[in-house]
Amino acid sequence: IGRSHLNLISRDGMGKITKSLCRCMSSKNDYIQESIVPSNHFQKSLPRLPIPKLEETCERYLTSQSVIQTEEDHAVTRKIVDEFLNGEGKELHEQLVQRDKQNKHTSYISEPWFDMYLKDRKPVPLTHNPFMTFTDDPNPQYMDQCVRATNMVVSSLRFLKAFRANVLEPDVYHLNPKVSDNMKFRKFVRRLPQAISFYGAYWYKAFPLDMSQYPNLFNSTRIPKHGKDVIYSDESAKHMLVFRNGHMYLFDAFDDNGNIVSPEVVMSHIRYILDDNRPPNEHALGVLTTLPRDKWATVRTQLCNAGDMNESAFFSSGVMNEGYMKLVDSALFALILDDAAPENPNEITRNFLHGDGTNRWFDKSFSLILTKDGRAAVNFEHSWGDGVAVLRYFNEVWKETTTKPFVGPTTVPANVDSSSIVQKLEFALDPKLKEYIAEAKSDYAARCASLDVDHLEYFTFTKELLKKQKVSPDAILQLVIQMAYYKQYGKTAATYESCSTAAFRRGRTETIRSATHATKKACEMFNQQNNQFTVGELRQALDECSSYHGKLTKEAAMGQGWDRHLFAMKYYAAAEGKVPNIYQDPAYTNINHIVLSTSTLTSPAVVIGGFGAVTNNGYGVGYAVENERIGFNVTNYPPDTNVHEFKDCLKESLDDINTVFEGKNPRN
Ligand code: BUJ
Repeated sequence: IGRSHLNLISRDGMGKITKSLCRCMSSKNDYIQESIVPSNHFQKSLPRLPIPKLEETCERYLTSQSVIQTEEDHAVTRKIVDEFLNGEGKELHEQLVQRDKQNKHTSYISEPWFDMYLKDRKPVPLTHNPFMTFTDDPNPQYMDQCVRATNMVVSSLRFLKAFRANVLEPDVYHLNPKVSDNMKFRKFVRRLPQAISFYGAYWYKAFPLDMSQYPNLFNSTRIPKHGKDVIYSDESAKHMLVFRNGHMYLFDAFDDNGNIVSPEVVMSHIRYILDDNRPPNEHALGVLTTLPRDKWATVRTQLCNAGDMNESAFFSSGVMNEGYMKLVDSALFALILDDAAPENPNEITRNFLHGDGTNRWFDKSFSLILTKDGRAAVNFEHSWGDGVAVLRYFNEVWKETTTKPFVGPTTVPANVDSSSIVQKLEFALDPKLKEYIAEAKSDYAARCASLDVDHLEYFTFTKELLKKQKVSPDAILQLVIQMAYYKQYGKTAATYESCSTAAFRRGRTETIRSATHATKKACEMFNQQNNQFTVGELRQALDECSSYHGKLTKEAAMGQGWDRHLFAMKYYAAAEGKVPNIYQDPAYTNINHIVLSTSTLTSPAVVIGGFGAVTNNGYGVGYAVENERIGFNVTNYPPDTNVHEFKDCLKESLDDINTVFEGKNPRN
């Protein structure tokens, strides 16, 4: 369960694509779905994220270290770990266990993990915000920017309303969908009291997932503060925040009774914004969200104070900028309408991962971005939540907009005066603020230029073959990444694969340390130039990688990795001013200097996704292994690494593995 893949929604497939246009919208019909099992049904009985045994954490840590260390260095690290295990570690572990017992509503990792994000002073784009691009609508007529934006906004709001009404299907990972992903299961579990509902599902081998992050999906933002940012939410706000050409607009998406305004009204407002042909905003504020967080905190305070002298139709009190900023913060989410139409996957990545910052608000919990040609993506801020929640929203929106859209190419927008309803935000900017904006823009342009991207789509073999060969698709893809890096640099480096721990109450993620002795051995064997190994031996090496990676994945999904445990103990030790030797060991720094940062997801709704490399000499590798293709999307910061060469190495590694599956030696 909780595999690193975020492929958790397997309910009824995508079904036949039928479009029923212009469904009548009434409050009764405001929900994207009406689950008979309440959304929060399992929350109370979710299991607690276990704190691993200290001995096991130490042993797992040493095993990961031994893959990337020399024997001499490893001996030093082993000694330090032994001392930790029998000394300070014992105490820290015990304190962690006691604290956890007193905080049963949460998990031991929740607070340290929020702090990890919120205390990070680096800018959010490139460092933390990932993106996912929607698969195109199969009907090209629905790819019109205004039509698709309207449908996606309406479906997003219907998702929000269903969640708030407790009728969004709870997230459940069905180990055996044939057995549990059906009405019988739902009727059974809904009758169970909340205190035991999880166990009922478990009996069916269905694993309910934590949904505590969902409330922060909408009406939320991260706000920069000195030292540590905060997450702000205001569920009462009912307006959309729209960006176009660096200008910011608002309109109410709910009426006074909390009903979603009609899709034709939404369409009229979006049409009005798209038709606003004023030139791009020279002083686009959004670029400030690309600043380092302390700097942005300073600038934001100045910005909020700067409008005091101005008059505003919105705020007769005069505190205009501050009031506007509150509206930005509380908005349902950001809808971003780009004039660009990126054509290839590299351009798409650049647009949705970073853009030029002027038509963005990276602090918003998520932004829905649509380009001129109707391509759509989500870029999300990471502190409040992880891929599972975002992907669920993403899948539901894709499914509804491609099967039951509310507006189409022939829909006539409502006959409303959008010019008097849509509010354009005109912040008061003094020369200093304009200077900050200009500076932020050029700094961001330089940072984005320092990032390189490349991608690979591979069709020679796909998931099907891997399944037939009885190897884990994810394990083989991780091996491909290891082999590519080994081909390029002749060594093995610190590797991170993200794994959800949403199977636990307020779980977040655990790290799969996918550089293993098995992958290292396979890299060496495949790299032999003189046919030293038989095909059988190479094939066996693949099996070993697959089964060892499978074990690590299961452990991580069950909260049995080493990363979060050591991290949490470090966090609480630091709070007491202590830094035990284990954390001062250069080996600890080295293994946490992630060279290969990887993440995968599988969904028919996602065509491309990615994130920035997390170190200057590393790669950020988003990948997918699907029935139709294998795909990689990689970022880096040259010149320490070369992403184009790396891509070639990925391709060669895939070919090598395919050759072995064909029963031939790739070096013959
Ligand atoms: O691990 C964590 O706590 C969170 C991680 C952090 N990090 C990204 C650094 C690993 N966050 C995530 O894993 C969320 C990532 C969401 C994006 C995933 C992209 C997957 C790409 C699939 C498509 C690739 C195919 C491209 C073909 C051209």
